Amino acid sequence: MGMFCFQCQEAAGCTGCTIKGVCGKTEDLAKVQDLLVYVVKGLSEVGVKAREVGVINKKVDKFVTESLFATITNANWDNSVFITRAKQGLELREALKIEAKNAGADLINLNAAANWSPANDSEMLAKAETVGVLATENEDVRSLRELIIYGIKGLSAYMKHANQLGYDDDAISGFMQKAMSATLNDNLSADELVALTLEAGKFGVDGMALLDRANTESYGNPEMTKVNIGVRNNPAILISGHDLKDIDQLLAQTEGTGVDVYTHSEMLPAHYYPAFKKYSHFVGNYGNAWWKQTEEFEKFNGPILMTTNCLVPPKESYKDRVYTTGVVGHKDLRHIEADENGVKDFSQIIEHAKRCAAPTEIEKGEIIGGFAHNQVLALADQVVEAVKTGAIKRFFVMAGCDGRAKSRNYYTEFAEKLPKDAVILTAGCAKYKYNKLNLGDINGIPRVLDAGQCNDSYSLVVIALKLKEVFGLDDINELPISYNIAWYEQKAVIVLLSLLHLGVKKIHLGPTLPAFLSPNVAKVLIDTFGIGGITNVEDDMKMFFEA
Ligand code: SF4
Ligand code: SF3
Repeated sequence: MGMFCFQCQEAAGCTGCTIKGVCGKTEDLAKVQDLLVYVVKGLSEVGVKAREVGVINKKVDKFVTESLFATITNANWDNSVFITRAKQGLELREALKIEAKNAGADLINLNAAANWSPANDSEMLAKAETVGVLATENEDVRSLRELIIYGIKGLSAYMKHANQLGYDDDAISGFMQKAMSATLNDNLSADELVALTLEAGKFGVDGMALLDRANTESYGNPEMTKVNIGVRNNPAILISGHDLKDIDQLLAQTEGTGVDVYTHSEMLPAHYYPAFKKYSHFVGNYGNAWWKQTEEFEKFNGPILMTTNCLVPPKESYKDRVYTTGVVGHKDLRHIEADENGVKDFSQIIEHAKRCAAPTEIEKGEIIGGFAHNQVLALADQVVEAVKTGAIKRFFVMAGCDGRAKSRNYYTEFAEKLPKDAVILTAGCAKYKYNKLNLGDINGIPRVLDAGQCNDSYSLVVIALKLKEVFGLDDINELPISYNIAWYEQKAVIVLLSLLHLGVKKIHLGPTLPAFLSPNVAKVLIDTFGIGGITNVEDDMKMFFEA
């Protein structure tokens, strides 16, 4: 039997990858990832029972969060990591059962996933063949279960970043396990699964708010910032992914070594934080979104540190220069672990950089960003005035992900063709489709307001809620805001569910609708929330302005 995966926007033929992932995922890797998700479901069921009797095991919570994060698209390519984790999950599950039983938990009638114990590795691998997405036969139930699981995977990523900075929320961990466990329950109706999907959106908002608090209390509020996109003549390290704690440690350890630091893709917003601006060796952003890494890592010349997704399987030409940390991994790359206090020693990357040439310049100039909620609210008077006078007629939320599909050029064209009185609100790596276009400003307000990483979509929500309050509106949908969102991986799924939970209607998703939405589930989303896809720039522009 082959593999089956349809969790990202690149799913082959808009249906699912069955022989090899378009992302590069092999059949073996797909199966061990399926296995780990299955183990997490069983562990989560025991976790729910344990919570019912007041037992909260933080090791279990951390394990669930990190394991799901590791299965996100383009996060971890190392089969052995998933096998080791599956074994750890089974051990944790049995230990938790004892703890829960001692506290009076009723562990009778658990699902098979919570009781299954393989005798050896081959039994484990045999199980992997039978527990993938297609194990759920009913197409609509499968669709809703996977929609929930992908949302929880996205949320797990944001929770991991918050946890790194010492922030946690027991209610979110509890919900993540409740939701994973619910995907084992054959008695739940479609309506109950839809309700759970929307509840995931509520916890998505809470998770992004928690991470926002973790980031801003640790590193200050993002500020309007001009980021250099050219290079200097020193050897350098390129850091990518989403983990701010990693860049914090890297900047501190590289200070005074003669080695510069540049950001790539989703790490660009690190430049907006006051805590990182103080470093004179924090030079700028190199390159574009994740999918350009195969070409840009080659030209960078120095070592690269991947802190999270998106890691593309590395090319021979530069793979000896790529390091991974956290949940990201690949068998051919060196991995840096944290010590028991969360401290990471990056000295081997720094020494590596010293042996390398300075980066090859690929562009010059600067980009502007840092428009998270605090900065935009500081400009609120100006923004409100511009809306009242008609200088700004409409906002377009174009947050989300970038990707290699040619059809995504739609977003560049859309940004270029927007009327000059429209402002783009963005977050996530989707911005690389238009953040170097020089779209100008409206009375000093740039026409592309970049809030930061994909999780900073939370900021866009805060801004929208503030505008609703200022204009005295009852409904967020009465604002002159349209949503034309690009998605790729599972973090975008939790952002979408969060927006739905907040009552945002008529969100357009592209470049294609998720393959994991069955026709009936898609219909529910269309009928209830007015969700739609995209067509071509001209027709969509008309549709948005007539809506
Ligand atoms: Fe295919 Fe996306 Fe799954 Fe990769 S993550 S195998 S591209 S659906
Ligand atoms: Fe990009 Fe992977 Fe989604 Fe954080 S780095 S947004 S795709």
